[in-house]
Amino acid sequence: MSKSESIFAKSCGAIAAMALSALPPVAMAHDEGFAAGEPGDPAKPYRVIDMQMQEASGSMAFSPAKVEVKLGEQIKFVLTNTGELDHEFMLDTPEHNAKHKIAMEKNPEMEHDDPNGKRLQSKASAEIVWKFTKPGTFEYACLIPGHYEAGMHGVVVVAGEVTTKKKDGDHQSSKESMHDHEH
Ligand SMILES: [Cu+2]
Repeated sequence: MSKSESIFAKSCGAIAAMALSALPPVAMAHDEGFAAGEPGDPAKPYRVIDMQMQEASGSMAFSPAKVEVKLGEQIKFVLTNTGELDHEFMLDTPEHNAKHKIAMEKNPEMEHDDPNGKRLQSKASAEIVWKFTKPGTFEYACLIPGHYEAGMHGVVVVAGEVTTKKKDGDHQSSKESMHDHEH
C-alpha cells in the first residue's frame, strides 16, 4: 500500500485537507456540507447530552437512542465509548449515513474527526457541539461495518418552526386593563 492509500484508508479528514492543497477532489459522502444543522459555537449557551456507546451480548447501542431538541438549540454531545471496540458517532441525515455506511464497508478503518462525527477508541470520550438549525428527523449512527445492524443508531427530532405567530394585533385589550392599577 502506498503512503497516500494508507492515509485514504485511515482518515477522511486528512483526505479533505489534502484535496484542498494538492490532490484532485475526492468525493466523500459526508463532504457535501452539513445536512443536520451546523457546527455549534461552544462560547454560546448549550444543553449537555451524555451519549454512551455501549456493547452488550449480541448488540450495540447508543444510550439514549432518541434525543429531542428545539429548532435553533445548541447541544453539546458528550460522547463516551464504554465498550471494548472502536465506535463512532456520525450525525447526519439517515440518507447520508446510509451512503456513508456503504463507503465504510470498503474502508472499514476510516477514521472520523469532523464537526459532526468522531471515532472513539474503547473508553475514550469526545465532545461535539452542534446547532440544530433545520427542523426534521436526523440520525446518529456508528458506521463501522456491522455496528449499525447490531443496533448502533439513534434519532434526533428537531421540533419547532421559525415562527407561526400571526400578527393580527386584534386582541390586546387584556394588556390595556393593566393600566387601571394606579395609586
Ligand atoms: Cu460502533
